Amino acid sequence: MIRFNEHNEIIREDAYRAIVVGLQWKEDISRSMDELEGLCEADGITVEGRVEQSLKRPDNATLIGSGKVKELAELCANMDVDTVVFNDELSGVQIRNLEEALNVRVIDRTILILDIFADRATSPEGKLQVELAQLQYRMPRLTGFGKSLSRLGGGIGTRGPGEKKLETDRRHIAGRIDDIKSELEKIVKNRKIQRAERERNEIPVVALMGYTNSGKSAIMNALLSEAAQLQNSSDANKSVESRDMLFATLDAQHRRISLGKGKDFVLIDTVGFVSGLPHSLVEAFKSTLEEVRDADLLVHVVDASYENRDFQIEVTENVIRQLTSKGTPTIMAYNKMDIAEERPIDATGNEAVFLSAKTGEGVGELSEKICEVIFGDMEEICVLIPYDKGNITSYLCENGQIESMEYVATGTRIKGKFKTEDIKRHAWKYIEQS
Ligand SMILES: Nc1nc2c(ncn2[C@@H]2O[C@H](COP(=O)(O)OP(=O)(O)OP(=O)(O)O)[C@@H](O)[C@H]2O)c(=O)[nH]1
Ligand SMILES: [Mg+2]
Repeated sequence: MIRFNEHNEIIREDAYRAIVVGLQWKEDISRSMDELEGLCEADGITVEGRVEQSLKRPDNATLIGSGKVKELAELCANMDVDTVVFNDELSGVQIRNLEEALNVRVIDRTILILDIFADRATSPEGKLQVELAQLQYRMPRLTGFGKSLSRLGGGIGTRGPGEKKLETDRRHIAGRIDDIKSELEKIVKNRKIQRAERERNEIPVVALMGYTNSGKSAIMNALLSEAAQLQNSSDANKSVESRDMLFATLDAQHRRISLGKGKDFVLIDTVGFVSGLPHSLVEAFKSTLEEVRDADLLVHVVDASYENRDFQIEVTENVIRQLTSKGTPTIMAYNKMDIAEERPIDATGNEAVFLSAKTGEGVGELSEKICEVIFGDMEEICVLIPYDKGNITSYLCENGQIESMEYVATGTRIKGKFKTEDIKRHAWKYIEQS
């Protein structure tokens, strides 16, 4: 659970007991309330109760109605909870009013998600991104934060020193935001250099995307072990962490997968999504997910065993739309078929594969589909091009995936993957038998 010390650094405290509260005013909130409980659990908060209220529109001062606030205050006292978690994002004023009325710590879904991310971030970039998202969330709410997030305590909103302090705080945070942004820019620049390198080598990039806990990391591991079997190697140390918890993966993980015959690609395992993912977080993670934007193929992983998977597909597609501008080819990977009650009907219009990362069933089909999309009709050959045919050598270098090049007495020996059409047109005469 999150708190800030006087230097605006995050400090954590353990063991909270909470009531979750949801306002029913637009679409049905039962699923997102279940998810909110899951998020609490992921953050180490014990959920003791759930309260929902239907209102035509949220109350500006307290989100829920004043009668409900009174009821909730009694409930908090009787159940001896120390935290109330709201499903909707609260304004600074709402947080302050609710904390006063309920006499407990009040947080919302956004701060909860940010807190889980803060806990899970391990890379310097991940940590900076989460801090940026937290500060951006906090900035407009400085006046509101009471028990949970402000160090101003009773001084909030009162004239005099409190206000001065607030101004200092604001300046301090704004300064930190600028610092983080420029640090992130440096990291991004660095990564761009690495990416340019990869692009030069023309290794296609495939990104796993999907709802949190759908099995992206498990699929990455299944593809890695399939590749290891094909290559007769034991690449177990390349595997990534796959766990039954929300946001197990935070920092994007890259692995090179070799399926033989020059069919190499880079697979990226990314952070999972959840409904109501804070906008500031999506923004902050855009640079990490930049590679997703430029990926050659997206594999959208869906938990086929979850009955409300369509909702999760929609949430994921929304985030993908925010991240990618062009229509990157997508394969739908319906995972966990070993525990799914039925075979889902795909309504996205993309290619679909049904598999189980756990049993391995369908993993081969997924890797075949991936290859079909990214390699199309490419073939691996070895050619020996005479030195007077330099134009063919340069054409192949520009249009193929070169694995090795060697200068021998009679010409340039090139091993690589080329489009069947290119081979037919330019290189068939020079193919060497392997
Ligand atoms: N039964 C079954 N369980 C699976 C399968 N694939 C993954 N799981 C389980 O689902 C849970 C989540 O798997 P992960 O691979 O961590 O999911 P993820 O999409 O990477 O999740 P985040 O990184 O948290 O977003 C783990 O407990 C896996 O063991 C599957 O095919 N069948
Ligand atoms: Mg994962």
